[in-house]
Amino acid sequence: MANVAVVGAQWGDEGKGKIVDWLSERADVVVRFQGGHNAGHTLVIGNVEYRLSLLPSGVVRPGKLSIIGNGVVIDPWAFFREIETLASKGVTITPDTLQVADNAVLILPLHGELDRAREEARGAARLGTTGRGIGPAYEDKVGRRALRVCDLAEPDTLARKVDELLRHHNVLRRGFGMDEVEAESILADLGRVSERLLGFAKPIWQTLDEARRGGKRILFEGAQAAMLDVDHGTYPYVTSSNTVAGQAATGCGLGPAAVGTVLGITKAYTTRVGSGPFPTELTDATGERLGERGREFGTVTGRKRRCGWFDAVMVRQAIKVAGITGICLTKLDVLDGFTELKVCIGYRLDGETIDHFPAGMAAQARCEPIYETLEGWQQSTRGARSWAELPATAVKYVRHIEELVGAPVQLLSTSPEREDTILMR
Ligand code: 2SA
Ligand code: MG
Repeated sequence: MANVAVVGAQWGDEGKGKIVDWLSERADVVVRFQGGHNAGHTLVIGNVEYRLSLLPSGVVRPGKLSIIGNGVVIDPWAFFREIETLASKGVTITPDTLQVADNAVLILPLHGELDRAREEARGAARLGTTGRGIGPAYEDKVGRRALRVCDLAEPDTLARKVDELLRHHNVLRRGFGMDEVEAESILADLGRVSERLLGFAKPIWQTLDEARRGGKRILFEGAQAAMLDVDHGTYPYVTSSNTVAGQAATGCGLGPAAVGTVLGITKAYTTRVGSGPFPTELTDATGERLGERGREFGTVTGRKRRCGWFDAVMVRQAIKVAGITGICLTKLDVLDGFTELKVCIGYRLDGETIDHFPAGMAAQARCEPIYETLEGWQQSTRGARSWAELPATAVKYVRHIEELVGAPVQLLSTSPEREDTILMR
């Protein structure tokens, strides 16, 4: 197996966790390369459910090395909370099984506070962030004032950097009517976690370079999705990192040639959490039905997801910008029992028909979906483990999607159970 990157091809929650887990069996190293604890991956192994948000999915599999890359923003407290939750389920995580990039950026409590204050100030125009401080932490990174994991090993550097950071943040905080933060309180908070976190810190680019030269198979685990990418997504209703496969290289210090094949995960319909354009959204009983059948609630925040028909135009665009070479279609069973299914094959914008999603915010909001209607199926596809177990109309739906989005369906996932996965080719 070549190295594989797994990325979302819609707005997240496509079921990446299960597929990453499925693929991790064949991998030696599992790497997260962007995002933070805003991600939410649910893994079901046997009858135990694991919910991960910051840690790579490889941590639940014995014998795998998991890596949190430099492209990730790390909340040390969330990091240890997750490690402890897993420990209570019998999963032991040590610096031998998990490495954290020493040059990764830290999320501090003030980032979450700023994220939530901004959202509140935006009112109805809010972006619908997870409130975890992701955006503000990335802002500090590109603003060159962020604290990084390695700073914890240098008390003088750390103190100086905290002062600089607070000169910036306290101005913002005053603007939002929040209390100023004292350097001592940040240093004290960090003091309680720094030694333990430093125990996991490594120049992970070196670990990965060695792994690569040693013929080890690397799995790059994406979080969020192409349409939430800060460049290619529905800006400003996006997350603050690049989520596409190009980031898999930058986010851990490997070159693009290391990435290999790119698997895009997509649901057989569409969901989105948070605000922003969603041309195929259904606010009627059909949308409710998709949400109920698909149990569409966020793993991290428990938010109800918006639901709609499959948007082939959006996924086709995601495939191009994210470098997706094959797709994995998930949750086909949610469509069981519908008489008719709709698929978006173009948009109507100001009287014209267009074949892509435009960049402008107002133009995006005006796009109306052009649908094609397909016949549904009444049989259950849940838990199917071979192509032959699927009704002919379901096969037709999958084949049609493949044609519309311009990439082969390589995997079909028919339930959250890892074994319920059909390898197509
Ligand atoms: P943020 O917090 O700055 O990254 O939010 C910006 C936008 O990105 C969206 N976003 C997500 N969308 C889907 N799933 C995400 N993760 C959790 C999950 C979500 C949850 O996988 O279940 O539990 O609610 C995720 N993370 C960020 C977010 O909705 C904003 O639109
Ligand atoms: Mg999720």
